[in-house]
Amino acid sequence: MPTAPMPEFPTGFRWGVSTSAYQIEGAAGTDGRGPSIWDTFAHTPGRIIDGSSGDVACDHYHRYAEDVALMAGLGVTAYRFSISWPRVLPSGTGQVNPAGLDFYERLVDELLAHGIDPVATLFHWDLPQPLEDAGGWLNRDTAHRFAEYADLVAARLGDRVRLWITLNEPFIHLSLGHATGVHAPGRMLLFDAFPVAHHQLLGHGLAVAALRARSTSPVAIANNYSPVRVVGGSEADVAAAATYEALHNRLFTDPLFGRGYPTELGFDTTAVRDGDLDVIAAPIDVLGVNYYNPTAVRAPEEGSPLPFELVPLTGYPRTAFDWPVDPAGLRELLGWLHDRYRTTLPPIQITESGCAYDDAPDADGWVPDPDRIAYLDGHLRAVRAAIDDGVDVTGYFVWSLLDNWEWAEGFTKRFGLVHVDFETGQRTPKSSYAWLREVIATTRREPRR
Ligand code: GBH
Repeated sequence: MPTAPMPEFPTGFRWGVSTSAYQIEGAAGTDGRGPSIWDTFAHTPGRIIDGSSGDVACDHYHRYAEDVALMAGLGVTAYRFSISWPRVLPSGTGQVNPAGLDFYERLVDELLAHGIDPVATLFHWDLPQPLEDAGGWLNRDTAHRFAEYADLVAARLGDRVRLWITLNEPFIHLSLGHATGVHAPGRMLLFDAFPVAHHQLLGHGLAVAALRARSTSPVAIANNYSPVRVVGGSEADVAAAATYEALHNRLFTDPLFGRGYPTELGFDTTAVRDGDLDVIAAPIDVLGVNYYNPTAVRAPEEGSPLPFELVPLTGYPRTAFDWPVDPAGLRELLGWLHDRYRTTLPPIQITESGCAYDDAPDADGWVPDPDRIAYLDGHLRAVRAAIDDGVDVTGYFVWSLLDNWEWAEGFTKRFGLVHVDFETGQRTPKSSYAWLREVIATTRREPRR
């Protein structure tokens, strides 16, 4: 258990928790919500490890007030949630579902009533199925549909959402969703998936303009990053690591800051039209950084379809997901972003950071999760160290408030500060919740509103 007191964070530092719509809301067929690619994927046999779906998940759609009360009890100053595109536009475009917009309005108002800043992500992977049927993110039109959807949401909530996040982890939606097929929509296009990268970024840029027209709140994107460690020391290993870095850390960031796409990946970029890169490079106010762990890379075997090989990073403790735990990787990553993007880099907020463990209530009904406490303690200290290094980090959101539906892993991975019994829906704060409440209470430096 960590004992040293947590250092203070700068005045106004944002303390938050993150979730996403399909992972917690449930109510998949309720009040006019349309189907998304994740409904389709989860209901396809063999795709989800435990055969489950997000049909009910945490039933947050009905229990949102209880969940906001949990956030208030924790003392967070912000909540990052995502809006389900098919809940507000069941066909992805055209006919609006007023009940869907009403739900997010109730949620936002409940947050504000508790002094919690609403931080809304517009796309956390749940594309409306009718848009997928029209080609999904392979189709350039989807970028325009996304901007219309952003306009619709901002027209209703633009006066109350305190930070907009256009896309969540477009790299994961590209790689797992469209290159390897582990996530919805299950396409296996490998490097031919490049148009999905470009159209997501184009959608981001068009959405930034749409949001600016309706709302004075700052705008961000949430990218996932992983510092790359070379395994072996040959020139080929070093080159493979650089290629992986271009793919994982630069593909969705270089264009945001006016540097265009990395060329060393050899993508066919015919999807990129004149003017697109200017749309994509529209200034943003915050860079959202999702961090879980570093990645170890070496040169591929002869005949491999990929220009790198990922290998397990040894010598670190591991989570229940078998991901290595390395807080120093977060400080290293923040330094890398700061050095590479320099004056073009806006303030950073850590929009996701967290870990899965096999947490269960004990005989007295407590849920002890000392490994999560150690994880969060280490990563918060890494953020504090990065701030001392000169990186402008203005917030930290834990993934996640609740145990929830972890995509292809179904209900088998628990990331919450709050335990959820998926039979009854019962919420039980874990020991990490009590720990974080103390950290926030003793380190936040602005008065409670
Ligand atoms: C995020 O994705 C998502 O935004 C969120 O919805 C999700 O619930 C959460 O994280 C937890 O998964 O191969 O051992 O090096 C995270 C993306 C991709 C991060 C895989 C860690 C590699 C682990 N992740 N990654 S490893």
